[in-house]
Amino acid sequence: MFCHQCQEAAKNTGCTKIGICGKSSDVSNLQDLLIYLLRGLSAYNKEARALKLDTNEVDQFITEGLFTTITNANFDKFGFIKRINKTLELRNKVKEEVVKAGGNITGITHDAAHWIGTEETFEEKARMVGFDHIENEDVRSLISLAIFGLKGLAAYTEHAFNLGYEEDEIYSFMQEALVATLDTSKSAEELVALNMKLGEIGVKAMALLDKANTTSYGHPEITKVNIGVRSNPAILISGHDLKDMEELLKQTEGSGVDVYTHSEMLPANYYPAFKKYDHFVGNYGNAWWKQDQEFESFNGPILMTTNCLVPPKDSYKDRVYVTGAVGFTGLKEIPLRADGTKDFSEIIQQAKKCQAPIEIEKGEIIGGFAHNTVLSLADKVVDAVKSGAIKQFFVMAGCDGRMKSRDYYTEFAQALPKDTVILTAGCAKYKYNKLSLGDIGGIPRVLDAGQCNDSYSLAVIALKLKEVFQLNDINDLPISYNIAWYEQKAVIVLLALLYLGVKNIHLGPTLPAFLSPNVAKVLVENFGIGGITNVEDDINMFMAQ
Ligand code: SF4
Ligand code: SF3
Repeated sequence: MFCHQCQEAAKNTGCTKIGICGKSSDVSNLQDLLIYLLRGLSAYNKEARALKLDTNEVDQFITEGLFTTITNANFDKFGFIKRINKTLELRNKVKEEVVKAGGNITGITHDAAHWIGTEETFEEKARMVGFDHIENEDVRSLISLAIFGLKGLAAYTEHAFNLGYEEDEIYSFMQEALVATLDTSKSAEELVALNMKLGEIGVKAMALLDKANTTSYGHPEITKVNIGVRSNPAILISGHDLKDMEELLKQTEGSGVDVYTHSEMLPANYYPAFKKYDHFVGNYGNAWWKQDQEFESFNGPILMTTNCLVPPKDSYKDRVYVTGAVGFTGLKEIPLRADGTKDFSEIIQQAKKCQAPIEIEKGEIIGGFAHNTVLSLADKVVDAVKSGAIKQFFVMAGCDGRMKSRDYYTEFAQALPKDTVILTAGCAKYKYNKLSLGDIGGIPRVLDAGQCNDSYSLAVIALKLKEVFQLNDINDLPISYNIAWYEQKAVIVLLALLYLGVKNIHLGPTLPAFLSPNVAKVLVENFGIGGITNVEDDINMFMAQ
């Protein structure tokens, strides 16, 4: 195996024996083979699209396939074998349809579009198609950046699709980019351009998901979220999928079973449509990486709707259910009913037999500062900036993780001058959302927009402020970017911000292992990307910007 897609890549180079995330070498290899073959499938689907054939099934299949390979989403070897077989089957089907419709496939010559194998040969082939086989390190770096960004793009696209929102332009670009990354003779300039275009499509996907979420469930509102517990048995729901959230709330209503969110599902508490459920109690615990303790003390069953799943301990394994792109051998999957909706009856029955959660915290946290809320407070915010009450904003969006070095973000938030405000989104917030950082004239000093995809909200806010202050450049705003990353959704968020012209983003706790020295240099020279050092020096550096 060779995997270098997340912030925890071994020695900041790549995992080669087993993932720090717990991913086994065979699963990692099968993921590489799946990505390879999805690129071959994309080549034919591109032709099918050009011929105006119905590509929807394959569009969704490719999207979900990419999503399953995101860090901490799916560890199920047998699931990947099935998915690879299905890719080969679909590749054949699309190819035949294209030929039947008079399409020309003579230009599709890459091995990814022709290789045929069986389960016995998958692993051997997989070892030949990983990133470590791209010889030129800059090409490898830029192709990695694109593939990882595409995985993040796929995740957001799938959530929007689950709510009935799709855009052909997103699927079309996703597949074009997958095909383009098969060509390792592309120049660095071409690959940089591909990544920039990916950023543009990333903005579109986040905007689409924002539309899907807010049209379906209303605009997030300022909300005080309970972090304590009640005495009823309960289900804990984690991940990012709001459609699953809705279905679970509906099906648990009146059952005597409460519902709590964990990690990235916390922002579900901010949506008006979910507030009407009395049995939706609040949020339990913290970011994904603390699940090995928090799932234990929760006592009831847990529903994982997306990443981030940590390989479960035996002590609570029989209480963890997976759905969507998530997989882990031996965990129960949520079945579908005949009408395609999810059937949560088994998890609800199990919950009824469990003890109520053990209280690990008490109190409330505040959130719901997505674009609609912040823009409704725009006058207040603008006045605070003009009067000097707010000197600077810090976008501290992104991911949390288990590395000790991430304590930096807690210390950074604590050490920021009192006339600064943190704008956050993603699970990075858990590093500082329970500190009492106070407010500035009623504006909390930590404004949580929501999930990592709601970084889109932060961009909308920045663009609006640019307009209000009549600036030509988004970088002239008093906003600094100190972003924590972990997995590939953060990669698409980063590419989206670069596309929007945001400069001087600092990324931590370490720079991605997949950036070669030359690619890192391009990012530094063109976009002012930097790493982090220590809290004091970084605050001085940001405040002087
Ligand atoms: Fe290693 Fe991260 Fe890949 Fe897991 S996802 S194998 S931790 S680089
Ligand atoms: Fe968190 Fe995985 Fe990235 Fe959605 S849940 S931000 S790490």
